[in-house]
Amino acid sequence: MNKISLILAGAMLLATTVVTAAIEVTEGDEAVNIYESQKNEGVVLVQKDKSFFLRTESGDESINKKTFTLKSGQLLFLINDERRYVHNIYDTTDKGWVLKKQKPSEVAVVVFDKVGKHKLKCAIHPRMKVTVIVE
Ligand SMILES: [Cu+2]
Repeated sequence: MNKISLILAGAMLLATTVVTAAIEVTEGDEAVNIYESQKNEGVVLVQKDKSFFLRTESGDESINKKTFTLKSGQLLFLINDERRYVHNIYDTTDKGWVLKKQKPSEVAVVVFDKVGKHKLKCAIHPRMKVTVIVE
């Protein structure tokens, strides 16, 4: 592969995947495809009634989840299950955006590739908080 095709491949990758310090985010149709094929291997965090709910394998959603654990590299699916609220999830730990804007029914795939603690919050609804412990 020559230099130009490498740059092109890199630019195409950047178009769908935004890489910050230790968080990789995939949105749009690609995120939906990953969710549909790999939802059983990841953790599903649902945003509903301006709160976070962890969806278990049986499909139940536990109430107001404040803290949960994730393995480094494991897929975290963030789903906006609201009827009309848009959420803006950011990481208060490093002030980075996780998702700038997530409309109802949108799916995002987030991967934390380093061990650590991330306190996530919604910029629009300050009471929406959840702590992710990456092991
Ligand atoms: Cu919100």
